[in-house]
Amino acid sequence: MNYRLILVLFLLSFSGVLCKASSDVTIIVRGSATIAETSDEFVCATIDWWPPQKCNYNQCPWGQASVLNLDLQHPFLANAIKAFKRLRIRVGGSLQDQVVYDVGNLGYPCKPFSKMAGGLFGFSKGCLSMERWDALNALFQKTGAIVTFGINALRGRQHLHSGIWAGPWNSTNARDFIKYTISKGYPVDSWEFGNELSGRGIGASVAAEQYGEDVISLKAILDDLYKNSSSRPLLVAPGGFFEQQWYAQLLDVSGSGVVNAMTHHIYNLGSGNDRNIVNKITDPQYLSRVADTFRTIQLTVKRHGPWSSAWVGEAGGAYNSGSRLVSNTFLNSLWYLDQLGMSSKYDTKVYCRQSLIGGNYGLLDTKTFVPNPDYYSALLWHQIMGKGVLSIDISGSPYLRAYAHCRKNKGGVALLLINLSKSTEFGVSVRNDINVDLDEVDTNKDSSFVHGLKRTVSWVGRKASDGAEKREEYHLTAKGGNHLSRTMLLNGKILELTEDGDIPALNPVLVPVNSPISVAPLSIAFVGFPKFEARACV
Ligand SMILES: *[C@@H]1O[C@H](CO)[C@@H](O)[C@H](O)[C@H]1NC(C)=O
Ligand SMILES: *[C@@H]1O[C@H](CO)[C@@H](O)[C@H](O)[C@H]1NC(C)=O
Ligand SMILES: CC(=O)N[C@H]1CO[C@H](CO)[C@@H](O)[C@@H]1O
Repeated sequence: MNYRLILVLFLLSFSGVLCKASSDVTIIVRGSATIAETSDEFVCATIDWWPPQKCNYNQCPWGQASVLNLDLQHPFLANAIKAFKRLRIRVGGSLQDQVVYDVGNLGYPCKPFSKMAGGLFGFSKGCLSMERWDALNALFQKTGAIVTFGINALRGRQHLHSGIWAGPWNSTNARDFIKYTISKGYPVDSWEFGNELSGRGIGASVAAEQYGEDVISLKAILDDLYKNSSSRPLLVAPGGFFEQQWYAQLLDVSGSGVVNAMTHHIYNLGSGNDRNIVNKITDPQYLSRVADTFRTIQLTVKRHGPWSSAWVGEAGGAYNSGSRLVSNTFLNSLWYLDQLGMSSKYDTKVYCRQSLIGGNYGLLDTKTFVPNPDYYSALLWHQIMGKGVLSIDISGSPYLRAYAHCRKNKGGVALLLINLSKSTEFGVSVRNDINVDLDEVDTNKDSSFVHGLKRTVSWVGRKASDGAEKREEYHLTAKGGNHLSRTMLLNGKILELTEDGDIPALNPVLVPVNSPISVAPLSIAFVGFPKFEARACV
């Protein structure tokens, strides 16, 4: 049977009447085919190199959260990573292009970063010892992390003037480091080349043509060093801000099969001390602006490098270490989950949150290692939203954001609903029509869509529901109704570590599938429809 499946949600404001078109929001989910697919490790978080002396706005929020000094033995850290089963961790950040690896006759002592006037970002070079690299890998292996490691792409180049760097990359130190990594059997999933050197660059920039030559060299090094290995790591680049011409040129110059993923960074909420961040996060038009970036990079990859794909390699919301008042609060989850939804619609395969720990935007608190609200939001997404992205049609209030995916590993459909509205609560009733064929709707006047709906109002699949069918709901709200609270509730219960320091189980409430859903003001709901028959999701 070749039917199409459509899930229809009517979203009503409380005062609204069912048929009053002005107050209704309707969502139609098309379950017949996916429009995009994420990777298995879509949710990703970063560990950065910033030392304790990194300060913004008279605050130094990095503490001991650097690759070089993070407490790798902290039980909360391991538990938080393990809870994902496979969390992708991207090691990288601004100082990555000043890192030297203490392997193969460095010729000088291996020291961490220190403040240095005139240094890139105000810091000296810093050194990663192999003891530290061993310890990091012990954590990664113990917790099942999938590692993306960003290597220094400035090595050997000359600073010409005003941030422009030229000359070929010197690969010697990186090659020795990768060789050491292989000799130890550390399974790095992907090697990323450089950080924010693309386009106009942030601290430094390199021309796309030169960069293209250099990723070809790196590819040759990987092919050589991994030739006896059963696995091949991915090569990803350039880890910068998306500029269409530069990205296209990198793909053109490097050529087929060289760059496996084009990484780019998102900081669309502005600077960490921006007073307007709360308004930006609750403004649907503002949130949607960055969709252009996702759309254009998807198109660029399709046209210039169909062998590649787009990843968000780093996204912190607000730049310069995040916002002290917002980035670690419930409100930030509205931005964060909306980003996960929006980016996956445009076929983004991986989305790395800046940061796992460190700065104001850590998923974990930098001092206590206790999860912030976004940690739980990330974990819920990871547990509920599958790889397949379904298209939806939505009409009505722009303050309701909605995303649909296949339900993770279980069949059925999962929705993410975000109400950006501060005041109005929605009633949501769910309708499902399994037998409406979209092509028919377009071409055949007899089987009108509305007619189809009326016929099958109480069905959840091909079989009529006896009323016992359940859906799963996960409602996320802020403690005490304070959206700037650092405590989040799941279905009315505070999310906090167990007495043993473990991540709590994230359980849904089960609700009869045909009853109305309500999404409280400024809140988030994941809704799973286990029995929902979507052809794309079996
Ligand atoms: C690259 O750097 C190494 C030291 O790490 C040096 O011995 C070598 O001469 C350099 N290669 C080039 C081409 O400059
Ligand atoms: C691969 O294996 C061959 C034969 O055992 C060996 O000679 C070569 O050095 C190895 N290459 C690397 C990069 O380890
Ligand atoms: C303030 C605001 O716009 N709130 C919205 C929350 O969602 C409902 C349903 O669309 C809207 O009617 C409200 O306007």
